[in-house]
This record gives sequence, structure tokens and C-alpha cells, in this order.
Amino acid sequence: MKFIHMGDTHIGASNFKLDQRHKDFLRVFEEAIDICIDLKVDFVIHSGDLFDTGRPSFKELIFVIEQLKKLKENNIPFLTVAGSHDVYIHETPLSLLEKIGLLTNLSNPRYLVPKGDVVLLNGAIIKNTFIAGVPGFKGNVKEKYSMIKPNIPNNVFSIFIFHHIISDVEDAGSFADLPLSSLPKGFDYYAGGHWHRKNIFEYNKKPVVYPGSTEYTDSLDMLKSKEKGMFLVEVPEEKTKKLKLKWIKLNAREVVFKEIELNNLTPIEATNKLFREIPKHGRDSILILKLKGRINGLKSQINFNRVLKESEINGFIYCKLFLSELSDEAGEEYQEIKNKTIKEIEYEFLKKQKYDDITIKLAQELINLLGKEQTPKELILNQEECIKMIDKLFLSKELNDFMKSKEGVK
Ligand SMILES: [Mn+2]
Repeated sequence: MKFIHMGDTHIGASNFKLDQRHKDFLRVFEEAIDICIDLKVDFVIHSGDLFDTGRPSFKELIFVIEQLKKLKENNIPFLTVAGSHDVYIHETPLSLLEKIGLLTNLSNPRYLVPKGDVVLLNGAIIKNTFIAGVPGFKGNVKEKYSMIKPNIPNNVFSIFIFHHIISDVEDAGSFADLPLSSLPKGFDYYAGGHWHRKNIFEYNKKPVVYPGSTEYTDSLDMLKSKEKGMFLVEVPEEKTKKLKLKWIKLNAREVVFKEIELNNLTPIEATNKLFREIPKHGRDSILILKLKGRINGLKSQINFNRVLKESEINGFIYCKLFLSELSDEAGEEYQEIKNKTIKEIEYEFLKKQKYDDITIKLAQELINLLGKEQTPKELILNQEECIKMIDKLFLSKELNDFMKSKEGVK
């Protein structure tokens, strides 16, 4: 028995508002479906986010219908769950596709039967395999998982499809929304979705598998994922033998990544260096430039437009610049200011305006008094206080002038 595990196909998504990128998601999905047919797999499981939205366009729906029809004509069942994207109130586009017999939506409420304190999880049986799943829950995820009681029959291979980020996923950080121990026990294969990068780990010695998305869904994904694809899983007849997992790379849009060091360059020098370093043969790929170092000037003085135009001329469909590791003079000034109190900033500002220390001190006290929220009574009292201070201020000025004239005499 063998099956394909794919997920997060996000039909309808695009990047950089490019029509080409919208088409890429469709093209890769079609490639994936054709491979499933070529490999004559027993079934296909999809771990959620088939569509990018709960309201796909007619064009996108018709496209998916055409693809799933091909699978059906080849007797390959397609089973999925509602992800976080393809949910629209109660009904999802999956309900429509299920009504016309093109897929099985395992997150349909008919598979989840509340019984007392628990929810019985039923599934479909295909080729002696029990396949069950839950939708991508919004909120109280851990609590909802704690209620799930899977109804796994004896002596079958069993698959659990889910759409959450387990805490053990590499780099998941704050994206994780479910601890590993919350997954229902007893399954032979855990088919994960929602995390867009390929990742595999174990739970009770069984594989937890994320194939990731079939296309790069955003520029961070382009930076972090090396390639896109799906898994072919071969289940041996003998239970003692190990599962065979084979990665199948899909032809997602090529991404070219380059780091460019701009340390100590002026904005003009930096522009020239960027211009020189843009790869010559774009071949319709996406270019990602990560700029590093400290510019002797301002980032905004780099002629990025020229860089973007050149990348287009060289055949890239888009150039994305990452500037987070590039610093400049403005950045440093901002960092310095961040570590100062308002009083310190005020002082430096007034000092630059050539006020002496006594005047600045009085001015700051005035600012302090006037800046307070106050009742009318306090206001009158403070006004009196202010007048006294202003008197002092003039006195100090006269004193200063007097001292200066004395110095002049010397
Ligand atoms: Mn997704």
C-alpha cells in the first residue's frame, strides 16, 4: 500500500501581486496530482488549506474540480480536512467538492461524534487503512484535542490528519499552538499541515510528518525552505518492517538567494555594488537579496529602483530585498535616542540651541509644570510658580550678561 501526503496547496494564493505567482500555485498542484496518478497510489491525503480562502473564485474551483476528477477517473480517493484558510463560516468549499463526490472531508462534523465528555473520532477505511482527521481549530486547541477519542479499528494501518503547529516543529517558536503530547495516541502516521516547511519528527516512535506547502507562500518561506514537495509513503505488508518515506520535489518557482555585504560603503558605492552583483541569468526566478553591513550614509539614499529594474532586465520575475541586517547612520541615532530619557533629549536639544545650563534647568522645570494635567486651582498656583521662575530666568540672564561683561573687561 502506498499513498501521497501533501498539504497547504493554497489554491488562489499569490505573492507580490503577480499573476504569474497565482498561476504557480495551480501549476504545482496539477503537477502533484499528475504524479499521484503516475505512481498509481492507493489514495492521497491532504493536510488542510487546499484553498487559500473560504471563498475561492469560480475559476479556481473549476480548476480544482478538473484535477480531482482526474484522480477519481483513476480510482484514487482524495481525503482532506478544513485548514485555517479554507474555512468559511459553517460550509467550506470542501463541502461542495464532497457533495459531488470528488473528495472526503474528514473534518466534517459527521466524523466527530460528541459522546458524554469526549468526542469520538471516526474516519474512513480505504485499503485496510483507517484515516481520520480534525479541522484546524481556532482557539482552545489543547482543550479540544484533550476531548478527542479516536475509534481506531484493530489490525489496520492508521493515519491522523491535523492542521496545527506542534511545539516540536523546528523553528516553530511562538507559532506552535499544540504540544506534542496533545496528539491522540495510537496512530501509525501523523499527517501535519499548517506549517509550510518540510519537517519530520517522532511521537511514540511513529512519524509526525509535515510536507510543507507545495509553493512558497511568502518571502520568509522562500528564505527558509530549500525546496517544495510532498511525501510518498510506502507501507510494508509486514507490520514489523519500517515505513518508507520518499520526498518528491515539485517544480515550485525557483528562488535565487544572495547575501551582499555593504559595510562602509557610501549609498552611491552600495548602489553600484548591488547593480554589479545582481546575477545575470534570472531565468524567470525570484531573486532575494539580503543586504548586510553598515552604510556610511542613509539606506534611503541607495537607489533601490535601479537595482529592481536591473534584476527585471536580467530575467527575474521579482526582486525582494531584505534590509533588516543593513544599518545606517539614522539607525544608530535612533538606537542612541532609544536609550535616553526625555529629559536627556531635551537637554541635548537646548544645549545645541546654545542655551546655558541654568536656563535649560529652569526651562525644564517650566515644561514639567505646564505639562502636568491639572485642576483650575492647581493651574493658578502653577502659573504663580511659573512667573517666579521666569523672574529667576531673567535674573540669571542678567547675571550671566553681567559676568560676561566682567570677563570682557579682563
Ligand atoms: Mn497553510
